[in-house]
Amino acid sequence: MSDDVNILREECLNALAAASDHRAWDAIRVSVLGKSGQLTGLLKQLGRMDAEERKTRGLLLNRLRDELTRAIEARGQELETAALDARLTAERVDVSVPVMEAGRGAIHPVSQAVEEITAIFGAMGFSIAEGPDIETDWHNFSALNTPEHHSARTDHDTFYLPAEGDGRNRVLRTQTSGVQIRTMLGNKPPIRIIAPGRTYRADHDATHSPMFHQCEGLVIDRGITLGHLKGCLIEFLRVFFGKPDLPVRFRASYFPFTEPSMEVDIGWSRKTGEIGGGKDWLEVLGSGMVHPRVLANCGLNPEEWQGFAFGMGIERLSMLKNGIPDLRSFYESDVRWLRHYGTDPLVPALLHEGF
Ligand code: 2NL
Repeated sequence: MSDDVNILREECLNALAAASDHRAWDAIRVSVLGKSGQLTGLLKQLGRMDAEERKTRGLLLNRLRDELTRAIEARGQELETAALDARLTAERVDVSVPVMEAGRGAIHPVSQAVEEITAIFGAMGFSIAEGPDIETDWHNFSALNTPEHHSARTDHDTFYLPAEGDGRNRVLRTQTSGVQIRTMLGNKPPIRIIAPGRTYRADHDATHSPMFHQCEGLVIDRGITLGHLKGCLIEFLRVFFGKPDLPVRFRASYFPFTEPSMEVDIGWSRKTGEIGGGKDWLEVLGSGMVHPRVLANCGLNPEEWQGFAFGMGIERLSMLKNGIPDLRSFYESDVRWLRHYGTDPLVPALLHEGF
């Protein structure tokens, strides 16, 4: 092998062995095989040689090119694997580290409230029902006796979605009532369900978020009365707030889907903010006897079946229970806030104390 070819070969192989990262490796590749690379330069000289010389020299250079190309590729692979190994080692997560040492996460107050609400209603014999966040106009409004002109239907409050091929208009559900409608359509009474989940309204300020959580409840059976509604909700509120003698007041109201309808207030002190103390009242729930037209819309004969329903805002209940002053803080993912208001995941909720 001619000296210059031999030297180039040695230099290149030595440099490759010494290259410790991708950048050094790439510099060698370019300096040998690149457009102005050393080997490329030697190959270019072939054109000026006579036929005989070009033949021997060409064979030599082409062999060298093949050898160096393979060597460069192989070293590139090696370096890539080494870099990946180094990253995997550096970023390793030891899942066997005890939780205590790693520092524990916390349950978000919304999740915690949902757990508490479902534990309480679960103990009363309710099941959890779920449904789609994207709901048809019919399930969200029409089935609930909410007329075409009702203010809740205005663009102002509802996120409307573009019409789909099936001709059904869809909305981001403004309440979880569609879940109860689906449950009534798909199941024979008796029904006892709660439907917790995300809901959406086109509203955004200090006390309103475009996405928030609600929990609705529905009971359908024969001979259900207002007495059942009151007993159930009084018990729920007293257990949820941990106050066995919490004052609860039912105040006549109006919803299109219930008749009669009632807002539910709990006693509190405006001055100290204490739940259950003082002379003031705070609205926490909406409720009522399911409107006969809603039952009929779901294929139930109102002469045979009666029921009650209720709805509550989960963030609102959580704010009252935990003294959280600002709704917006729920969605900011501030770890300090989560540490402060979140619940230790390994401490089970002791709700049965309330029963
Ligand atoms: C509130 C009030 C309420 C309902 C929701 C309901 C559902 C069906 C039939 C009848 Cl399928 N009613 N839901 C009833 C009364 C009140 O919510 O203030 N929510 C935050």
